[in-house]
Amino acid sequence: MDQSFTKQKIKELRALVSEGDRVAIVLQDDPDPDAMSSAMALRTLLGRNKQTTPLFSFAPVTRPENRTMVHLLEIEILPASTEELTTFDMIAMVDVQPPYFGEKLPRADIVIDHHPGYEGPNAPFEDVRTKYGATATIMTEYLMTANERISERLATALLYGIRSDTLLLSRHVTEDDIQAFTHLYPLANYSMLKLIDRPELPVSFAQILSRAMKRLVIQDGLLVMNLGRVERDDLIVQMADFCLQFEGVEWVAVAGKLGSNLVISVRNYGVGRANAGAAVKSLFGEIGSAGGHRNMAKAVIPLRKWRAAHGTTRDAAIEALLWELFPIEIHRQPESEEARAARNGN
Ligand SMILES: [Mn+2]
Repeated sequence: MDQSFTKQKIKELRALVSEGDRVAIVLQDDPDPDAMSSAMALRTLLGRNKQTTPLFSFAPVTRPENRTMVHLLEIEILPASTEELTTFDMIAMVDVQPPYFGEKLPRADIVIDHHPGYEGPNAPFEDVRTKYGATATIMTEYLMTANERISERLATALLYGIRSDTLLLSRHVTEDDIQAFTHLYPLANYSMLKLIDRPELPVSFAQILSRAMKRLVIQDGLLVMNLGRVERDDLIVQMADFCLQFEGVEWVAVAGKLGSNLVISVRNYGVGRANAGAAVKSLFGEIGSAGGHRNMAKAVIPLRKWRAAHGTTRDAAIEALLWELFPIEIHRQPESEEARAARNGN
């Protein structure tokens, strides 16, 4: 840990930001724990609060664990817009660099990150340490060097940030990451960390779960389930992950009504022709937003559009229709290289 370099950077940083400046901290889309905790640390380092230094992102947090972190640590992330960011005196970003945002970003003043592959500098203040496993490590070094008090909430966030970016200190980890981790360890709240790891389910979900489990059917490796109305988006996602664990299941499509939308979460094991993202795009791209990766994808369809396309939004009818649509789509998908090789015995 190079304290003299960090000391110099802190001086630079504090000289750049004037007392009355309104600072926006912009995070990558679907912010992760490293980004969120680093933003909290930057705010502390600058002696600011959420009124004078709000956090923004262009796309909200979606992963269940990350949403639990947001909820438990009361992290407020506002939806970003280029117009609104223009009204700020300073724009800072952590765990990401200006080229990521392209035209959407009006300006960049402060950049602290660990991602390689960007041509810099892109801002008057820049500290990019590509060897580090997490931006939260850089921020912990800043706080330690500045002798800032690290609250339990901040320590918990940073610890979780380092842990998740380095997969429990097993990937891209440096001596500095371990040093930061060790410093934060006694300051963090363990029951909170445990809760972030295992998101709580609302008790009312037990009823939905018991009804759904009774109807559980697997056909040709496919499991389709409509949960009906749910109170949270992540319940659909968690259910899809859970169902993928059953023996013989290769594809899962779990649907649920959330607000005025039908949300469909799709998972597969990525064998053969599987491409979850392509499947939801082809099935629902015209009546809703749909997309994702090979193994996980999601569609969000306004219920009124579903009704216009399929005549009804009754739960049983939705489930029946999904049972018709998915097998056709799965078999329609082009065969992958690996599957072809396996079939030909190469
Ligand atoms: Mn990171």
